[in-house]
Amino acid sequence: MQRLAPALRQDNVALDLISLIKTILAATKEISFRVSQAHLGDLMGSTLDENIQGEVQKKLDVVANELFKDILLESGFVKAISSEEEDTSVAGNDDGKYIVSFDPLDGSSNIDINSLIGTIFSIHEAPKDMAADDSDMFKQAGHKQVCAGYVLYGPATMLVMTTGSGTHFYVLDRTHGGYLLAERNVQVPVDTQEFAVNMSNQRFWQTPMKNYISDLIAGDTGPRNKNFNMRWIAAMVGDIHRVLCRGGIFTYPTDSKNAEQPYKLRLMYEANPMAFLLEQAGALAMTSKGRIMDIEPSSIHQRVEVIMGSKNEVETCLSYYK
Ligand code: FBP
Repeated sequence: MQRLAPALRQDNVALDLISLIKTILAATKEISFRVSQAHLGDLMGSTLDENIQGEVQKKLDVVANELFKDILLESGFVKAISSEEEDTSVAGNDDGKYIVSFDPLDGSSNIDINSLIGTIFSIHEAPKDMAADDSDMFKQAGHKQVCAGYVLYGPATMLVMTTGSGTHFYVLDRTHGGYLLAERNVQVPVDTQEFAVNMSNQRFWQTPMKNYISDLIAGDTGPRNKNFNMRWIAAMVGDIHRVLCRGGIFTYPTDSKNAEQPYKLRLMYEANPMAFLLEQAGALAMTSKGRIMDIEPSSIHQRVEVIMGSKNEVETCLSYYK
């Protein structure tokens, strides 16, 4: 199996971007180890602190964030970072060529039940004419990403990544401690009979989404004339990984549960990187109003509606909004 660096060189990835990617992956190996040992140390449960999203931080959230932040800022490759666990962006090396947005541990509610969690990252080029402490650097649309990926901490630790030349799967080989290429150019089936949504929010959805999901549940007794199965891992990394492996539609729709916050998932370090991976695998990543990677960001913790997955199924879902 091919090692990471030659696989990236095969995709003509710039050497300094390869160095940054290796730096990111060094942090994920450490996080993978800490996650696997968490029950043995005092790393389970929550801290007493809340992040800027108003979420109580898990101890592992904080550990993963500090690990990731320190390794990136020490590397010299990044001009600044922004994280789900940091209120604002954090300045790095003024001459750093890249900026990195990341969710150090996605699926935090799964930590205490030993279920799937992961790290999500998105890399953009750093504007030369802006200071390292200017967080406006991050206001770049998703289609300007030069690399995006996630590491899934499951039975195997898997890296799924794109640099714009297809989406590839890698597996962490614990014997030599490196990621090996497992599958190149993953393609998502255009049709599916599997959907993922938090059904408990159904009464708060907009009518088009209520109708779309009702028709899925009606199965072959309804207008879709085929049965659909439902899955919900409650960690975006896990649900999107399933879609990349065998197709499906994943949605976190607009809801009226909290009028101040109609969306759940974050654009910069959840929706955009997943959108880049999915589009590179022949799938779609949309809101009910358009392509996620065309959204011009207004803030680093901005939230968006998400409808992603198998091309034909996403188009069918969007037809309910017409
Ligand atoms: P964080 O855990 O990083 O805050 O991410 C949010 C998230 O856990 C997603 O991974 C997941 O898709 C969603 O929230 C689950 O939401 P819910 O709690 O409504 O099922």
